[in-house]
Formats: sequence, C-alpha cells, structure tokens
Amino acid sequence: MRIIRYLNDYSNPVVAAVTDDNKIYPLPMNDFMDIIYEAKHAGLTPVNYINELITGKESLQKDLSELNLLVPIVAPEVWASGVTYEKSREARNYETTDKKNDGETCYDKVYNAERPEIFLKSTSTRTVGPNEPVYLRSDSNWQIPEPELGLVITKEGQIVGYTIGNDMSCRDIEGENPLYLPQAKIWKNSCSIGPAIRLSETVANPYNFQITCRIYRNDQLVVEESANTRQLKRKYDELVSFLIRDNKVFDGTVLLTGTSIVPPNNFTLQDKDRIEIEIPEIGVLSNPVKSLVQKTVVN
Ligand code: DO4
Ligand code: MG
Repeated sequence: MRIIRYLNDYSNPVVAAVTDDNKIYPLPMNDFMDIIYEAKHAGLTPVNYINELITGKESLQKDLSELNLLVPIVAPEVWASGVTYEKSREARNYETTDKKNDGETCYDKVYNAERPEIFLKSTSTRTVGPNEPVYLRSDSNWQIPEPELGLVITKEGQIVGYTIGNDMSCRDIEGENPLYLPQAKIWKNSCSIGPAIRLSETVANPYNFQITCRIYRNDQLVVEESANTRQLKRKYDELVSFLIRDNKVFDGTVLLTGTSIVPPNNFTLQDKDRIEIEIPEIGVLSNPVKSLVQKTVVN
C-alpha cells in the first residue's frame, strides 16, 4: 500500500491510499504522519488502520496518471547519506582528483569509516514533488541528478515508509573542494521526492529495490542506468542512528540513502531535460529541469 497527496478539483491537498490493485481512496487525514499517529493510537498497523477506514468506501474514479500529485509528505527536513555505494566513491574520487584517481581521498576514508557521511540536503521550502521543476545552479557546469531511496522516519528514528528522492548535485563545485558541499547540494528546488510513500510494513525486503534513472533531452532518452539497494554498503538503521544521535529530528523527516547511479562523466544536465527515477514498488518520480538563468545568445 502506498500513500500519495494530490490537489483535488477545488485545489485542496488530499491524502490518499493507493492499494495494490491501484485503486485510490481519499483519506480524512491532512498529513502522512497523521496516519502513523492515528494507527498507533488505535493499536493497529497503518495498513490495517487504513483498511478499516476504506472498507465499504468508493474508490476515486480516476487513474493515478490523471491526478495533480504533490510531495507525498511536507518533510520539514531532508537529510542525505553520502558515499554509501562503491559507484559514488568512484565518482567522487574522479571529481576530487581532477580526473586522475591518484591517492587516498576523504571519500575512500568515509566509505570505510564507522561513521557515515550524513548531511542536511533540503528543507520543505526547497523540496519539490512530482512534475515540478528541479533547478540548475547558474554557477556550475557539471550537474547531475542523484537517484536515491528515501526513508521516511519518525523523530525516534522508526522507518515508517520508503520514497524516491533526487539529490541534485554539482560535481564541479564539490570536486573543487569538499568544503563546498552545502553549495554543491543545496539551492532552490535542488531536491525532489515522491511520487508516493510505500508503507514500510508492506515491503518484504528493502534491500532489494531496483532503481532506474532515465534522462530525456528533446524527448530522446540520453541516459538510462539502474542499480539495486542490495549494493548499499550500510544498513538503513545504521544511517538513521547516526542521524538521530544527539540531534533534534522531526516526525516525517526524509533520509536519502545515497546514490549508486552516476551518469557518464561527460554528462551534465541542461535546461528542458526531464529526469525520471523509478522504483517499481513506489512509482516514477518525474521532474523537468529548468535553468535558473537564461543565457543570452549574442549574434
Ligand atoms: O560526498 C558527497 C555526497 C555524495 C552523495 O550525495 C551520494 O553518495 O549520494
Ligand atoms: Mg547523494
């Protein structure tokens, strides 16, 4: 079972459950976390609680593709883990050694260290949902999407759902100096999440999500790459425990778990590209790409 948010015909946000046969049931809650709180209060699992609510109710007479989807949760903060896959370590080493791959780097160290890399990626005002544009920074010439599994957690660190996240990144800014990480990672619309949250109790093995990223330019597929969460170097609970340690974390925080998909080194995103990230059990997160500055063409 998945949870979505969409805008109804009166432009009001609605939370809804999507059953395994793709039927959509609007719910009386205003927020994903209300499902978790109310189910707990009723002594039921979220799925059983929702099933009690929707039994005998009519499903929406619309298909998912007809809905104006919103972020599935207004996450107060999105955090991210870095260098949790070998592929990310290789890509970071390539950027930071000026393409020479010589000598040990901070990325090699963090890949093997007990403490993972965890950084603040986004806040609710910077995070966009399905079909909203992700922006390109004006001062970078090497920008890529990072397709990642997102954990939706409570303030105690319980993983209550899984979503898809795009950790938009500037390879040149981070490669120049790792201290520039916040600028390589955080700007307007530099993070997208969605299109749904899969309730964790409905996932038999969260270390077997297949993630596929497709990038379209002028409607032509220019990048297509896949990875599987079984390649993750760490455990989700391990990442969460470092995030919440001595920290104030809010209910509904999203923790991205790192990327194992990196487009070819000569690839950079361009204005009007479209990024699709698919995890079949969750859906397809699609975002157009928009440049923050329109370059003036001089004849
Ligand atoms: O060290 C920089 C961040 C790496 C990252 O975001 C990732 O591995 O996904
Ligand atoms: Mg990342």
